[in-house]
Amino acid sequence: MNAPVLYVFNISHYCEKARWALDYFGIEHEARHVMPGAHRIIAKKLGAKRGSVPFLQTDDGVIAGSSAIIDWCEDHNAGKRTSLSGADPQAVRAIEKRLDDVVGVHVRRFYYSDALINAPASVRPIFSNGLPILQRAAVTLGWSRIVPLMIKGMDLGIEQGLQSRAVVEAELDWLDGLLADGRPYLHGNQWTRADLTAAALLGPLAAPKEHPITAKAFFPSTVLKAMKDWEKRPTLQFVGRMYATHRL
Ligand SMILES: N[C@@H](CCC(=O)N[C@@H](CS)C(=O)NCC(=O)O)C(=O)O
Repeated sequence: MNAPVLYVFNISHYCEKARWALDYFGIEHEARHVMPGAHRIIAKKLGAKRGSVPFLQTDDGVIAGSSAIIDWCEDHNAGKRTSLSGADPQAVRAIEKRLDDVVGVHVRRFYYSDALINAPASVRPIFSNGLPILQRAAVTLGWSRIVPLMIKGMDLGIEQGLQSRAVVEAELDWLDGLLADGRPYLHGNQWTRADLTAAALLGPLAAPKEHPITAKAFFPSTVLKAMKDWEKRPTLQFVGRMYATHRL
């Protein structure tokens, strides 16, 4: 088998989820950083159904989306690691789906609604780290054109940032509720894909030292304030614990 290639944006928390799954399953792979814009062209060329990163180029074809990548890892479990499906795969997947559809989207919109509007220059290095030299130059030169596209594409703004903060807070209430009985994981007593997803998608709000990107990332003031307000919440403590014990 040729080593699969994982196409990523350096900063993306969905990419961190896929990267973590590949690492967990002991699947050797190349993480290939792409610049925004180029990702769609590559995805189309490879025949991906969706243009978003992450997507994984494999001998079996292209696997698009972090959840499908975890499925693929389960089928190619090189390290013979314990499955991440859990004792009740349907319930575990339902938690993962809600995290993907709500938490992931609103953590990102909350972050960018401040960072890309008030301090776009601070975001650029996080995007360009790891890019091949020509793409890095293209991001530097084209950044002033990329930023408005991202603002429009993700519907960013002051009001939108506040809305997304409120959505994230409501989702933290839900997750804190799950953890309230003292369970070690979100579902059952076993580490599952729901836990990996929660940790990866909320990782930017906890910035644990084991996180490959956020440990060195730029945080705008509204996000720093939320991190401070929420740091004692069981879910954010849980994210820190997941990184400390499972992101090896
Ligand atoms: N549900 C998808 C979400 C992926 C996603 O939203 N990726 C973003 C980066 S965080 C992206 O590629 N945005 C640009 C685009 O969609 O073209 C997954 O889990 O992989």
